[in-house]
Amino acid sequence: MNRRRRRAVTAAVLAAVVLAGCAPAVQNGATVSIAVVPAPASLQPAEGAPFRLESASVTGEADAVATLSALVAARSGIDLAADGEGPAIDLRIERGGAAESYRLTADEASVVVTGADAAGLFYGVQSLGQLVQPSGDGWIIPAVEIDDAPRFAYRGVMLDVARHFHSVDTVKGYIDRAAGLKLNALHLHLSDDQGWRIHLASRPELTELASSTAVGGDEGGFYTKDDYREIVEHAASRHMIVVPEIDMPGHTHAVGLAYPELVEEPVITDHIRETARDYGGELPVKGTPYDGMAVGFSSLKIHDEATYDFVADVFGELAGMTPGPYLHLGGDEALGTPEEDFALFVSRASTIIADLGKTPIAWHEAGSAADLADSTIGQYWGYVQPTDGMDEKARGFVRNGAQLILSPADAIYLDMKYPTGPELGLTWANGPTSVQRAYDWEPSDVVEGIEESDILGVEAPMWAETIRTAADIDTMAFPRIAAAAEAAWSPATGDSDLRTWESFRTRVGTLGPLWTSLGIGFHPSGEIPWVTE
Ligand code: TNX
Repeated sequence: MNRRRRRAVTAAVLAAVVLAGCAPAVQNGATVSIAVVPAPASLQPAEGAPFRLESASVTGEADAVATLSALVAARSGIDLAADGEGPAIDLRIERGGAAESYRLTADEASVVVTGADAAGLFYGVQSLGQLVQPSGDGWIIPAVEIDDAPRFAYRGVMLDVARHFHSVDTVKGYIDRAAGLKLNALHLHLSDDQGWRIHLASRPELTELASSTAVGGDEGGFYTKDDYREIVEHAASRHMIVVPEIDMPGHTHAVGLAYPELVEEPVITDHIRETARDYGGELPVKGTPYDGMAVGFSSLKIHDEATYDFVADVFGELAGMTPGPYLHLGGDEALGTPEEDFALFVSRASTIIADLGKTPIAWHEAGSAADLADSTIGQYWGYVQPTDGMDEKARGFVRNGAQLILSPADAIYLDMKYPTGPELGLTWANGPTSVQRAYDWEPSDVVEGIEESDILGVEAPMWAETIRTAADIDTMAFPRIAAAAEAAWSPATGDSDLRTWESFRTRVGTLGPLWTSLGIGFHPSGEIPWVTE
């Protein structure tokens, strides 16, 4: 290659790096980084000098002002609320754009964020918080123009509070963290073999008799109705809905502690024996708390009407406590339930939920059942590769006229071990799972034969067999949760220069100091070039 050509190539590569990583750019002699996660629909560095935060003033919607002030104070120590005399930040709502969309412009003179609604403004403020950075002896926001809107309406995280119970404060902290990445649904896995975690007035025995234990003999717990309300309200203040899941007809050993007449004897297979051998714990015994990690041995009684009275009581009460549109009925790994009985059960349970005026969600296994309530959303937890027939079950929901939530286990199961780092986590889903694997997949390529419009969204589950504390949640979620958020929010891979692993790892690396300032104990994965200040 001759020298001129080499120089041209080098320039092109450099331009690509700046574009791809959005870092660094030079504005008025200062080096700035322009990195937002999840990648916005459109982001253009602007001409001119950056906006200086010292003595800036902020006006506009009170909630957004409070959110931004907290972010700026955490990151920089600057108190925006102290009525600055200098250039102005304005945060406002201008109706008319797409739901949850916003526009952000920053230059030397001003920063303006306009949301199409309160959620859009909140997301614009989150992007702005990510752009705050040190420069020389002060703090700046680089000159930039962002136009942004989500790809998918449903952008979720799931937290398993059944295998290990997690306090209201921990859940609220996870809501804050997820909302900061523009996620808008918190799915709470409220019951499993190891415990029942929500008090219901119609069935008080569930928490009286089935909530005190957890995996490994650890302490259990449950949410009172006030606790649940507090979680729902906190989520709403961060523009998130709560999706409660009561897992049925399997994963119901704990139900049998309160209502032995509703459950079958545990089905002990070789798989259950192997799990007990490999991970410890006793074999399940009906009527005795179970603290092991095996799945697929318990079942509700399918041919007893008392079971459906129970289902109606539980979902009826939850429907009244849950303002969001969804109730999740579980339906996964019901290996202790004969196939035809399973189909009958999920059909009846989904109909009970639909009759309550709510939209049922079920794990993908239920997609092979005839007579599911029409509106039932499917949640796919198979792999990106291979899909192994699980995609066919998922297509059942689409054939039924409903949509899918994608939670590919080999990519965005946040409870999978990292290749290096914390000892926490499981490996069954083709783990360990690197940050790159969490990132490198495209939602429209997972389940063949469906349209973009068949995808309601993306959700990253955190199962809690090995996850005991808020710090455990942080280290397993961060940074991989950001990869899930990008799959859920950002343009499809191929539709944006920012939607590459190289760009993502650079952008995520710039968030390290912000996350630290917010108290997020992320895993400092060696795959990411972390910025330190
Ligand atoms: C599978 S994937 C489960 C859970 C476990 C998890 C552990 C799915 C719908 N169910 O019961 O907790 O694996 O990673």
